[in-house]
Parts: sequence; C-alpha cells; structure tokens
Amino acid sequence: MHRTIPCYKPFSDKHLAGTAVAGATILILNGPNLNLLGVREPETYGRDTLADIEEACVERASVLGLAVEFRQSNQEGQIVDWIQEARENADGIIVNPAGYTTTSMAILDALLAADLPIIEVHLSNIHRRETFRQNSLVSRAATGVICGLGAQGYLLALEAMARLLEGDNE
Ligand code: CA2
Repeated sequence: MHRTIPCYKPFSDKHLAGTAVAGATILILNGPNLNLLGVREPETYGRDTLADIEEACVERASVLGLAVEFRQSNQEGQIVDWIQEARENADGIIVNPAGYTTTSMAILDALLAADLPIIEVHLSNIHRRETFRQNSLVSRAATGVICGLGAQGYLLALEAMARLLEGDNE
C-alpha cells in the first residue's frame, strides 16, 4: 500500500502549466539501493518507498505542467547511459546518486556533458552524517543541491526545476 507524501503548498499561486515550461520532461534518476526505501533503515531514509516518491513526483509534475521519467538503477553504467540519452530526451535532470555520490567520476562527467539544469537530491542530510558521505563529486555539475528533507526534497526539486526552466531564479 502506497503512502501519501505530505504535500506542501507551492511557493506562489503562479501556475506554470501553459507557460514555456509546459510539456518539458524531467528525468529523475535514483542510484544504488534506493529500491530498498521504505523496507530497510526507515530511521535514516523514512518510510516512503521509491514507488511512493515516484507517485508524488508524477502528481506534482502534472500540477507544474511537466512530464517525469522516474528511474532507478544499481548499475553505474546504466545511470551514465540514461544521462547521455537525456541530452536528447529531457529538459532537466534531478538525481539522487546515492552510493555513487562521492565516487563516480563517470556520472559527474556525464552530467557535465549533458548541458541541462541539474538538481542533486539526498533524502538525508549528508552533512550531518559520516564525513565520507559529504564530499559529493556530483555537486560539481549541479545547478543546486537539496538534502535532509526526505521525500519532500524531490518535490522541492521539481518546483525549483520548473522555475529554472522558466528562467526565474529568484
Ligand atoms: O540520503 C540520501 O538520499 C543518500 O543519497 C542515500 C544513499 C547514501 O549512500 C547517501 O550517502 C545519501 C544510500 C541509499 C541507500 O538506500 C537505502 C534505503 C533503504 C535501506 C538501505 C539503503
């Protein structure tokens, strides 16, 4: 049974559907072990499953007039392939690189080459955790980073992405 992620109110009433953003596709990528969400370590990562997060993202994206492609892989090369394809198929990337955050130069290089707005998301606040989690390589390619807000971080990233695509960075 899916959980409903508590919905916060969008920052303003400005409705983005029907604007330049409408119809844009956002690729949401999830790295290794995130398929275990909701099943293990709820004290660190919350009780939402990845399917719950996907459902909430699809719903929020539709309000914003965006389309979402939501994917997860435990394979670094698969994530690199998806990022390369995004250059042709997507207008922005939201990525939780999970265990590849601090190690994957391949994912960093693919993101740098993508030439798209990129938002890095982490469920937990990596800066309150072990030092080995804190030095994200991926952040070097990110337009912005959201961490520590649980599943809501993905929804905030979608809001921010809509505004980035609108050219509204305020
Ligand atoms: O906080 C995040 O979103 C992380 O990206 C999650 C990664 C971790 O390596 C990063 O430092 C921070 C771990 C994802 C593994 O997810 C699990 C979920 C449930 C049970 C076990 C692992």
